[in-house]
Amino acid sequence: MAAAAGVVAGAVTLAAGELAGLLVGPRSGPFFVVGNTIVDLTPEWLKSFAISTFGENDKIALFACLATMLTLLAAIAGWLQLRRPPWGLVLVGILGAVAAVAALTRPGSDAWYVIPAIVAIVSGSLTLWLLISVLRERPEQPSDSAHADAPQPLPRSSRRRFLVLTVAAAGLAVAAAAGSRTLGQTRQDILDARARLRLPSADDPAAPPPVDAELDVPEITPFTTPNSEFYRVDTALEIPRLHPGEWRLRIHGMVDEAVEIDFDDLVSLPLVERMITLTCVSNEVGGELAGNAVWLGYPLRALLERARPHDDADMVLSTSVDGFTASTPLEALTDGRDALLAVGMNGEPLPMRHGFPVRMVVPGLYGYVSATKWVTDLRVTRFDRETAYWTDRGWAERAPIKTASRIDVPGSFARLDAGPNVVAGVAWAQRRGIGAVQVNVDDGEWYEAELAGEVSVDTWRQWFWEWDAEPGRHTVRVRAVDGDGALQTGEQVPPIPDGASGWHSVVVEVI
Ligand SMILES: Nc1nc2c(c(=O)[nH]1)N[C@H]1C(S)=C(S)[C@@H](COP(=O)(O)O)O[C@H]1N2
Ligand SMILES: [Mo]
Repeated sequence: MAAAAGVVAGAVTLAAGELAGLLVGPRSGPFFVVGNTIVDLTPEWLKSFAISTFGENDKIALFACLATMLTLLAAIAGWLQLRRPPWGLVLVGILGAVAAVAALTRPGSDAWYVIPAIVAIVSGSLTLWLLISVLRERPEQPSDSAHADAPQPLPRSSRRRFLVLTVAAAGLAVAAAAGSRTLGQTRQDILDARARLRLPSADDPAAPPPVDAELDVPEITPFTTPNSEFYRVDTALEIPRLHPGEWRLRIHGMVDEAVEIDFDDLVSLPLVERMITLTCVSNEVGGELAGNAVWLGYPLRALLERARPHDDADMVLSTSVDGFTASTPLEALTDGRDALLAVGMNGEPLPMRHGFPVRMVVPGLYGYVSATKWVTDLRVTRFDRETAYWTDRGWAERAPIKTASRIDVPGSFARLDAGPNVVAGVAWAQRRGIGAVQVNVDDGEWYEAELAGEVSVDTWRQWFWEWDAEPGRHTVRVRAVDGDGALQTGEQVPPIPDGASGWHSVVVEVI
């Protein structure tokens, strides 16, 4: 009976851990982390043996092995807890600690990954302790002192209680295991829903980019960034899984009329399509945290018009389903720019990692103050009343995108042949556009680069310059002039609090 209690407690341990793992992150449940760690630690020869013996079933074989081992250990824990308390609990603790260490050392894990192991140890130990303490109940009547330590028959009432509790615990374990499977399944449902989703075409489509928007320079950053290469920045440990059928957006706060819409409402509105370059405030000079895509969505301006914000409101606090918040100036959402509640990116539904099913995209503002992914709530408010995720952490309240230019070709420390070479890259100054790009070599005279065609002031522009390179080591530098004629500042500042500045340069070796 003690061994059975141990096995049931073991099942509760695992099921509770897997359930907690669903909340923490993909594959963070104890069974998976321990399994994956074993896979990593298994010597190569044993792995090859397992693969050649079990083929594609090698994972199933591993999990069957693991399950058998755990069942045995759980039975031993039950027996130990009855005969040598508290060693049964100690054994559960040791196994839990192993799972915790395994969880913390998984690649891509962080401190939160310890939680499933803790939940598992706590629920497992409680179950074991409860069940075994029933088994340790002794008859009330005094027994003769000579045989006080001899095993005594379990009273009938305790026996019944043990049975009820064991069945209840086993039921809980099965329910938790089934629950975690169903929830895991829901995620798959969302992926399927995304795959099946056919977004309507735009009422107001993006004009096809002029042929000269894309320069024919090898290795240059493509004008449109493919979704698979689009940078990703967010605080989400696990990508939120939000079913379009469950998505709702509430617009409330300092408004005459609160508005709520669901996904079907949203996609039945006349949608617009715009090409907009998104930029992260954390991007260093010359960095990669910028991308250009065609976004399909509904103008936030039109939604806000329905809600009628109060005159003294000056900010919209957007909240993601995962709790992230951004504070966007109300003006940026209503001044006529293409601030979108986006559902599509480059002709497909938003990828999961880019905010499926709905996100914000606001031209001219860094992402952390405007581009809330998985957005579910917009509260119209005031900057002097509310703050947001990053503004609480020292980043600026107002964060318009600074003029930037980048040399993508040649790369840093490239070796070039002397003679004609192409220097090329992208430049951006969303809302103002790029008026000119200039290049110099070794701090000499500034030359005007050729600009690719402009799609709009909200997209980056490719540029190139033909350089007759002389042998030696050279520094090539770039700077831009925005559409208002303002020169990009050469003052070097770090990203915090409102974006990096400075001129990008690369050092090359010409031979
Ligand atoms: N929900 C949520 N939305 C978010 C963020 C986040 O952490 N959580 N990060 C923001 C930041 S800092 C940037 S730069 C952009 C990046 O969008 P992307 O990952 O689609 O490129 O998303 C913004 N939206
Ligand atoms: Mo960002």
